[in-house]
Amino acid sequence: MAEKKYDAKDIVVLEGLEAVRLRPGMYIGTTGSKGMHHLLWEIVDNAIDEISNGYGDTITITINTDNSVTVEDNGRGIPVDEHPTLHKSGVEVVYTTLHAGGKFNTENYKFSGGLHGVGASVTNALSKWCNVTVYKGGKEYYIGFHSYMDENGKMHSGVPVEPIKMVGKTNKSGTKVTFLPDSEMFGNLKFNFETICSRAKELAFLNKGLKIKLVDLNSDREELYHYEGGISDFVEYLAEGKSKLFSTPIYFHGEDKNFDLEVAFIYTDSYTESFFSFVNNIPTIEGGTHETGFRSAFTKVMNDYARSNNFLKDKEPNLLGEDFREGITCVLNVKMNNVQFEGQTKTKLGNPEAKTLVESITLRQLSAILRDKKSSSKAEVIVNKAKGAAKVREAAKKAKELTRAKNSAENFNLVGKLAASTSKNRENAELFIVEGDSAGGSAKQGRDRRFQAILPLRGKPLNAEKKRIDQVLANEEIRTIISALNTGIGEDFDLSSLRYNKVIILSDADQDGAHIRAILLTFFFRYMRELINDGHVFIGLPPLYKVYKKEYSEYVYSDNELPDAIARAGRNYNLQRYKGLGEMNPEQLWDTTMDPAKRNLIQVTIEDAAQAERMVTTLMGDDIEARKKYINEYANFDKEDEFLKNYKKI
Ligand code: 28F
Repeated sequence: MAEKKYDAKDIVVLEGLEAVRLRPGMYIGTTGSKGMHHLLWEIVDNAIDEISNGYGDTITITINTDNSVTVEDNGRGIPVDEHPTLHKSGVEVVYTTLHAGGKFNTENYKFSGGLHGVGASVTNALSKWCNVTVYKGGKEYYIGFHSYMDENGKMHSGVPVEPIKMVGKTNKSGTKVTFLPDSEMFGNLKFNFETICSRAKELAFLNKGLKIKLVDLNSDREELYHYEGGISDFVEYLAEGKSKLFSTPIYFHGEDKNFDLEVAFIYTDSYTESFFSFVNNIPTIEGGTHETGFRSAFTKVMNDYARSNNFLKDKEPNLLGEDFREGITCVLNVKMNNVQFEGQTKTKLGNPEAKTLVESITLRQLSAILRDKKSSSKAEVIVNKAKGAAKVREAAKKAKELTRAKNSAENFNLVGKLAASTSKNRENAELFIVEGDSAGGSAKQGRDRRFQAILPLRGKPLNAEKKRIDQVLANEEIRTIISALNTGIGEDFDLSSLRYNKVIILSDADQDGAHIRAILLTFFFRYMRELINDGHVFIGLPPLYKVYKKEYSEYVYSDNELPDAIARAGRNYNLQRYKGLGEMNPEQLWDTTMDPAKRNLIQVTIEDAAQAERMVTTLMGDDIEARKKYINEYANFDKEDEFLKNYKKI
């Protein structure tokens, strides 16, 4: 059962920090790499809160060689004087009290990203040691915390070594924190420079003007992220590699009591919608009330514009929201208090007031922009794009009706390549989408035909990013998948008609395989998102090696496991490297990859699919130069498949 995360409303009881060690999952999600990085983001969140309230402009993050991390800002410095009721310095309160943020928020800060997080005390609780230096009023202060087990075996977490003390003079102002994640909690996990870079970059986009400097002392790498254009720069970055329909994004912002909204968007010649929303710097992947409010206001403002400027005749119906959103790349950034996150991954905004506030701000600001003559060429581009989308939508609807009307013979043709399963029971039915005809052949012979169906894919199925919905429907590979699953797509998607409980993508463990997988995930992400959300999409994990001797053989699924497997085999072993699924005979494929009792599957999450989508978008947009650049920078074809490398098997 998934453990519940704390909400802001739960800030009442002040548990000791030991509670954090007993149930780390409740505070940081996992004790894996993501959880360890979470310790860092808690500290960074506090620095960002300080800076976004107008104090300081720079955060420096340094990965030290002992796997400790240092975060420093040039804000006011955490208060060092004694807290009136708790009789500890402000710093000690912040670092030893769970949810300390909640007690102070409204007075000192307009909004706090830390409201969603659980605060610096959690980082302290899960660190071996944590040192805080405050530069304030011409003086430098220091306090150290540590976690240890006493003689009686009792754990003490994040306790001060001594009270805070003044250690010298300074002309600096700000806060500096260094902590070492406790290896008792996180094993020998290491901080990852790239992971930190990509989140830091996102934070720099979301907080205009903020400078984030990153230093990795293990590799001497450095990065600086700083965007004076904020989310407008973000939108341009996201649209990189696509052909833009006008040169600079449309941007507006507005506020209300305890509510800030900013929106930036641009259009590209893509046929799909790329929408990224954030609340208090947290990506709201599942959307929510703020997105709903924006969509409804956006559609209304655009239709009003189209009508009053004679782009729509009196007798013509309004354009739909989806028409106006075709080809949009949009970032929506909300800062607010008392957020309620809902949904499967707690990434959906639930606050009803967010809908009305975003709606009214958007109505006001966007109509003002469109009234300005300077925007008229952009507005015209958007309306024309939407009219094109509406035309295609009408045509696709007719085409679909035609397809439905035709007899099922054609449908039968479509699934001709599918080797169906014999049992009609959906509960344990599985569909394997297999890369290549030869692997498909082996899978057909090796499978348990009672519940496993095989669909071989020839070459790469089309890139779902580039095509309009009607073209997607026309692609044979995709049509075969759609008919096999039986759910319909897009607005028509109906999960209850799904024929297979597990949809398993089986592609080679190389870059081509990764590419095919990314395209399929992008297709599911865009047209069958519920299939992923409801947990039906999986990646099958083929072995990379077989280590064997006369009487002994073992399959190995990752490079990491190879040395141990060789050790187990002992001397005079043979090593076979599988370059692709096609090299396995039917029995081997069944044994290693298809047999439910032995195989390794990775369940695809919506984040995985979103990431795949981003890769496909960047790799396969229209801008050839950007594509080349991307391939040169990121796609090293000798490298082992990154997706598989980063995932735990289930
Ligand atoms: C490297 C991490 O944590 N920076 C922070 C401040 C500044 C204030 C503050 C923080 C008020 C009493 C709770 C200063 N002066 N960087 C950071 N900078 N927290 S955290 O206040 C915290 C609350 O304790 C601050 C006046 N008001 C607030």
